[in-house]
Amino acid sequence: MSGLVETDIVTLSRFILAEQSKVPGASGEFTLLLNSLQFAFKSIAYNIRRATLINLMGLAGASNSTGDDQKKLDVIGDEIFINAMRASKNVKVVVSEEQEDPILFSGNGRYCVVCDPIDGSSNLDAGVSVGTIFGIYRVKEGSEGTVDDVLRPGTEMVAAGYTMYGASANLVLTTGSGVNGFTLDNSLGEFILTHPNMKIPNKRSIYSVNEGNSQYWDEKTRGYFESLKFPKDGSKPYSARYIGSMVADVHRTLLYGGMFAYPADSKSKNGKLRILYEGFPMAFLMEQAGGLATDGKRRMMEIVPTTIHQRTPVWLGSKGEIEKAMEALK
Ligand code: AHM
Ligand code: MG
Repeated sequence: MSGLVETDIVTLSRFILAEQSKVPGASGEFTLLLNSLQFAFKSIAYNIRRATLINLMGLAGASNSTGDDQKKLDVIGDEIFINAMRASKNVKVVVSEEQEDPILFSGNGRYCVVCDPIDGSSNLDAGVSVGTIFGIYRVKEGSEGTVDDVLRPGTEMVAAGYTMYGASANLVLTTGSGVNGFTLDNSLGEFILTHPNMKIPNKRSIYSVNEGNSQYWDEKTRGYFESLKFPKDGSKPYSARYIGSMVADVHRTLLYGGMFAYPADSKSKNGKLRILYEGFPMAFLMEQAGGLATDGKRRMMEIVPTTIHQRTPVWLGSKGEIEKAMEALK
């Protein structure tokens, strides 16, 4: 620091280089992959920012692998992401929410990337924060790169995170040793380490859930949320916060504490969110920040997915809050 100007800034690239230099035998491929990912995030951030100006809002006229209407930006985000992964030469398998099948690349890549290129896109036209969620696996020893390389529990992910496109672009990343947050400096074109070693508060009286689904919930789920609003012990009721954009809801939960849930219900028996590229990355981050993530019954990270777009109920957040919820749901 010289006067008021920071002259020794930790950029994401510098941070990853420093982290990888501690890994014996690291080849530099992961660092290169992170560079390609960064480029995708910057590019998506740039396009979201100018979307209204260049007529990118609204529907593209197609639906994605799971039948949702695709937004123009969904299609663009997906293309940016896949092209960046192809160009990196370090990736063998890409799974995207927008693509029915996994995309397989030739070459000697050692990584698989699962992603939701623009999550929460139903919020886009209203200018609400959306985000890219991603998880990274290493290709299995001896594998040529197939779907089996990603049908693995979250515990086998080597890195995961999200970039939230809000007032600024915020990248939150774990490589399995804590959680670090970076903010995009648009002038420098660099993600700067602004939130080192993020920890989620152990408790906070905030719940985040789509309560419009209450009538489809089972009795225990309904009873649990009722108990937060009408506490029997005379304590203050919980506050409700729900944006409807997972990245933004999880980001707030990580910073302030509390609980985010998308429970199973009678119309979505397995919940709405996808385990591979929504559940696992957020669960990985939460655990690394000192929080918990479950599907309502078991630790999320240990579930073994059998299909790439598999859905899961989600309960994640502060350790104290999730333990309390799990006790009530038993
Ligand atoms: P998407 O992947 O089609 O954008 O859907 C996922 C989003 C999440 O960001 C958010 O948590 C959830 O859907 C909101 O769903 P709902 O509108 O049912 O509350
Ligand atoms: Mg999504």
